[in-house]
Amino acid sequence: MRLAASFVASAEELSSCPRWERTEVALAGRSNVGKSSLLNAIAANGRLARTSRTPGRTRALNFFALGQCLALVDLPGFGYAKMARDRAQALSRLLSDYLEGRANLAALLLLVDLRRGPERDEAELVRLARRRGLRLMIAATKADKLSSNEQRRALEGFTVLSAEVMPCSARTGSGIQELRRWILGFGGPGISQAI
Ligand SMILES: Nc1nc2c(ncn2[C@@H]2O[C@H](COP(=O)(O)OP(=O)(O)OP(=O)(O)O)[C@@H](O)[C@H]2O)c(=O)[nH]1
Ligand SMILES: [Mg+2]
Repeated sequence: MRLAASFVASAEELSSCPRWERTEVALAGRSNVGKSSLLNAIAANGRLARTSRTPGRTRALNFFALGQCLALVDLPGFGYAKMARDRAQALSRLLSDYLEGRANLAALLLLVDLRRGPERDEAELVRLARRRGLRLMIAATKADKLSSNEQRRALEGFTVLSAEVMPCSARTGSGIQELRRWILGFGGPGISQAI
């Protein structure tokens, strides 16, 4: 399945986000966790969002229209130690402004490296999502790097979040179809015909 997804805008502050009626599903997570790669896998378009081996690649909110009434938002990663302090603070402010204040935002796809598991930052985002009443899904990324036994063990570390977890891999495509379905669930009736 290929989704009609297209890049619309990049925003460095909340006031420059698109003014539209679309329901937004945001991808958040630590720098280098695989947000841009997952977005491309979900849209089945390898060149939609820019990915990089260097952490800190995505430095703005990037909006992608999906079908008639949805949008995916690729968020800047947090926790990149080598970024200049004022730059990191500005990004962290942008991220929390968006997550706390964006009216279009309905759902958060929180990415956590399956090998690393959730830490304090992720637990905080889960709390924020619950406080705001956002729908939440945890994508446990880079599952291809673990055997299925290792995956099972690693997933035990995710239970602290008390949220639905989907192990996935942008590389092999595992879990992608499930995440796609979850996202399309926010598009209202008729979404599958519209895209
Ligand atoms: N093995 C494996 N590598 C992956 C996977 N997804 C992403 N990567 C790699 O992880 C690195 C970071 O991927 P990105 O998608 O750019 O990560 P990001 O979270 O958008 O990073 P920032 O924009 O810096 O926050 C790249 O080298 C990707 O090739 C995956 O499913 N499996
Ligand atoms: Mg990125």
